[in-house]
Amino acid sequence: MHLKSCIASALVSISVATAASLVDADFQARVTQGFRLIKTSPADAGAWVTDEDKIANYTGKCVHFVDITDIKDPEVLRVFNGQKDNSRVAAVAAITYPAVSHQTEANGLIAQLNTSGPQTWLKALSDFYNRYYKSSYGTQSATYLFNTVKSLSAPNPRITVSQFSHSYAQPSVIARIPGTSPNLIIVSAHFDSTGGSSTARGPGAVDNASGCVVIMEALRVLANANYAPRNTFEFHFYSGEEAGLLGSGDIFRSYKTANKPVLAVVNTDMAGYSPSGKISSYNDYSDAGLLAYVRRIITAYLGSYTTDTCGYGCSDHASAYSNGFPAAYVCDEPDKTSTPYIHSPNDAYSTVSFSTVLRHAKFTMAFLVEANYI
Ligand SMILES: *[C@@H]1O[C@H](CO)[C@@H](O)[C@H](O)[C@H]1NC(C)=O
Ligand SMILES: *[C@@H]1O[C@H](CO)[C@@H](O)[C@H](O)[C@H]1NC(C)=O
Ligand SMILES: CC(=O)N[C@H]1CO[C@H](CO)[C@@H](O)[C@@H]1O
Repeated sequence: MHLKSCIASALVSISVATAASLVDADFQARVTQGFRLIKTSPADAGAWVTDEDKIANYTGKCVHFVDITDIKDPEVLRVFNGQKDNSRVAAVAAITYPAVSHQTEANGLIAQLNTSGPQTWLKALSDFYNRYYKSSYGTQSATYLFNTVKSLSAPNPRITVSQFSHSYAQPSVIARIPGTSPNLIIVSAHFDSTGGSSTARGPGAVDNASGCVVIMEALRVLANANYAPRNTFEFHFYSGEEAGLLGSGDIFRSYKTANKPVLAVVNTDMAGYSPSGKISSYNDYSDAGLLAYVRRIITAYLGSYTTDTCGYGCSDHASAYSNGFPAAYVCDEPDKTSTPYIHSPNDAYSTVSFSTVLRHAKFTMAFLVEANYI
């Protein structure tokens, strides 16, 4: 998304129309040669590209894509081909999202949110030369994030913080507040960034360090309050998003295999630039029931919201959605008015609005407290 902000998005020709039909041995040979199979739309059969091409010709030009190299699950592929995965519909439809009714409890926690931690963390994250998923800076930023999330969780020793390893060096990070029920409520953001090539400076302040510091601040306050939820809360910080939703793809594949009981996934990606002063709640790759619930919560706690569509492979909620989990996505603006700086060296700390970060932290807290009673 955010086409306006990018170098006029060149139409990328699809080089390999039959990509998806390669026999296994040929498929594996391409992977061994360093190519990845990506799709830019439901109709696109897929194209084999190098990592550098992914970033320079696609991410850097705001052409959205999903890296499907490692996706073997036919149901997930069906969703990325634009078809319904009927196996998911019934399970998701069985979840009832209630009325908003826990304001007193949530407001007590919301009052403890502030922007001092977010400013420190966002500065540190954007000071890495970039957080490209295959660079040494990308790995260092993952270590910084892991250690910081551990230290802000420390007041509550029941919180566990772990790294989730992938086939590339940059691990994702998952913090978990165990509930009395295994049912999962997940809030998420990605922390990798790109400046438009693997070696470019990529501060990625709004895109998307801002989403990370939003959920970190909610976690800090819940840890300090020794909050003991009924549902289990997880805070996901994904790596490799810019490379085609890699981190979230691996994690939700493993959650599907383990048959984890996920009641809601709300992804926040970009939460630091908002001329409208309103949270935006996007329509696509989202589940109707959860989306309506998210909008009820925004309305009750923060007033009106804006809406838009994100497009194909726009962010990590698509990984949750395609694996059959109820997903929704919030960010700071509709596409047209969003930050003009993403995917470039200008996506800098100085452009971040911390009142916007705080608004999203309030939403995240309100969502978690309300969703504790789903
Ligand atoms: C990427 O862009 C470069 C320069 O425009 C071009 O030479 C190359 O073929 C492109 N690669 C793909 C896979 O489109
Ligand atoms: C704001 O958050 C910081 C931690 O990031 C905490 O030390 C400080 O006490 C908080 N300030 C207020 C006024 O709550
Ligand atoms: C660098 C990058 O692309 N990150 C993602 C940040 O969030 C937006 C959605 O808000 C995605 O479109 C981007 O891909």
